[in-house]
Amino acid sequence: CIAFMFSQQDGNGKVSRVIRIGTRKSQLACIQTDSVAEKLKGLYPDVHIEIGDNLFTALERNEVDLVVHSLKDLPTALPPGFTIGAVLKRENPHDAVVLHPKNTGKSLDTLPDKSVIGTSSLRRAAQLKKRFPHLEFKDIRGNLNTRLKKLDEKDDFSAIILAAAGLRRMGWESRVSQILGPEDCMYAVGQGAIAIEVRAKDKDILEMVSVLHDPNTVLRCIAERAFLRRLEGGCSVPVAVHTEVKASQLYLTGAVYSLDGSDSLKETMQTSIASDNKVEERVDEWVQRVGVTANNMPGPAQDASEKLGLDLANLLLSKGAKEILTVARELNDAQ
Ligand code: DPM
Repeated sequence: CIAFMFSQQDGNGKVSRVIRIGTRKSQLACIQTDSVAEKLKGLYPDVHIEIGDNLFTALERNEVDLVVHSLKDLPTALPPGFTIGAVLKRENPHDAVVLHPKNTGKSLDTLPDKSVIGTSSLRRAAQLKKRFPHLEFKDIRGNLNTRLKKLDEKDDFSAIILAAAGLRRMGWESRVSQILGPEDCMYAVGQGAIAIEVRAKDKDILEMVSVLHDPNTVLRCIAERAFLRRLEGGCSVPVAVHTEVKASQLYLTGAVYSLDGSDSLKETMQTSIASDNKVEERVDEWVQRVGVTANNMPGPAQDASEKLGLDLANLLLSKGAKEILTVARELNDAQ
């Protein structure tokens, strides 16, 4: 059995630990992985970090110690043996409009009738179809580089919709012409947050990465993920959320949509996430909530956040969310 961290001796005989990070090869994945590596180097200067473009299964095979993901791409239930050991401070979680250069100065409102907008997200298409009925929506696939190229170099799309956070990380902020607020388009569960996946039994690595948890982001994302899990939504369902933390209250708005957005359900609930200042007794038990391990944070606030997501999903289910999602899924599968 290979230990998850092995030691390396430098020229002076000093022993340092090695952390191996696996990443996918896309530019966004590399940028996100590098930013996490930089943070870990800052926190643990003696640790030697290796980054390899190992396969995904590398974590399972003990070939790497952690993998960096966009949280929104991680299922609400991880395979057994894995956990999300850190959820980093969320960037702008909203979606953004990127225009074809010929449309500079326009907005979704002012684009001509039948302009074609590129997105493969059912969530984005459903909300925007309803809100901007003069526009048409078509699938656009591939990684961010491919999509931007398809937009700029062809005449197929008037604009595309992408997450503001990904655009910023890629250094393409200048291409953002419009940020979509919740009245136009609510975001995906976990959007804009980076997650670090580790093996659940690697307590040393878990402890090391746990300091990267951003408490508000963790609570918001636990609520969002609990909401999605209860709705049995995968990564491709017309489900959207909006969360806010204000004065020790966590607010969660969640919605489900039919594919064309004509049918929808949306509700908001809130819960207290106040935690008294007394340092909680550290529990030895490493609890996971919707895949997230954050035992350096108050448990009651995490429990309240998870319950908020569950309660909101139950409220929507009682109003017919299941039917809306079932029809949407069937229609989408048939297409
Ligand atoms: C998921 C969706 C998309 C990604 C579905 C959704 C967008 C797919 C598309 C679950 N994952 O958002 O409704 O536009 O066709 C993805 C992106 C990022 C993480 C790119 C993006 C970067 C932003 C982040 C793809 N995953 O959404 O523009 O860290 O949240």
